[in-house]
Amino acid sequence: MHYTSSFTTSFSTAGNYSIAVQAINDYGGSEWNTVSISVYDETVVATPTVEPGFDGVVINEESHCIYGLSAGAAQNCVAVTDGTAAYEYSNTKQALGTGTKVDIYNNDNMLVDSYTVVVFGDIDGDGWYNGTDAYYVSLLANGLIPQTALTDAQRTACDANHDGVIDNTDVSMIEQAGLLLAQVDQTAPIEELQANSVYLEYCGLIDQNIEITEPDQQTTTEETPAAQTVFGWLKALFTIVLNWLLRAF
Ligand SMILES: [Ca+2]
Ligand SMILES: [Ca+2]
Repeated sequence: MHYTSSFTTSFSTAGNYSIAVQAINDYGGSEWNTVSISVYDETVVATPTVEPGFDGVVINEESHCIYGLSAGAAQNCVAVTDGTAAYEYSNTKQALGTGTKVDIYNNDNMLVDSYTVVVFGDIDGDGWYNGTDAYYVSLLANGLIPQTALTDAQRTACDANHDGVIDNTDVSMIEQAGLLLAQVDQTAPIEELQANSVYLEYCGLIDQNIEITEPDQQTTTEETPAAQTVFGWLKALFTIVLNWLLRAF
């Protein structure tokens, strides 16, 4: 068999097509055959749009962090158009705590973006800030653990007063909040909590509704424990000598 001619054609719309092809042999015989062709649309999947899920939520596109959440919140913190959000919680109670991942998928189920939740003051990721969190901040502020021991989101959450440094002021703020939290029923629904004056006072201690542009620029300014020990020892020695001189003269 050999080909007597060839042709090209194009189809402007999707669909199933049949083409009749006449085959002619060297002896003049011919035969018609049908060839089936399917033409598909080249589907264009829209890029999802991500917006705050409720009032106060800040979606920082630079750091890919989400802020502005009420303590203990368990609502969807983002609203997605042309896609969906999948939450990978940082705790078993499915609360929006520091470290919760919010993955954005397009309508083709492809991962297109990912954000991390930050609740200022919450280091262990349970969505609340109390003495446990203050302990972690204290370890970092006093040089007892390296910066790398915490994630970027956790270090951002350590700066409870948003002054750009992680120090014992942040520790005190979180400890103070923890005292109030002891009076709050953490299992109550958010609507009930928002009518609780102690809960509102608790939330008022650490501002969550701020814009952070450079969360990785925070540094500790506290002296290391070793330096503090040496300073304390010198101070005690100076006091002893001073007292001795005062008694002697
Ligand atoms: Ca916590
Ligand atoms: Ca601070």
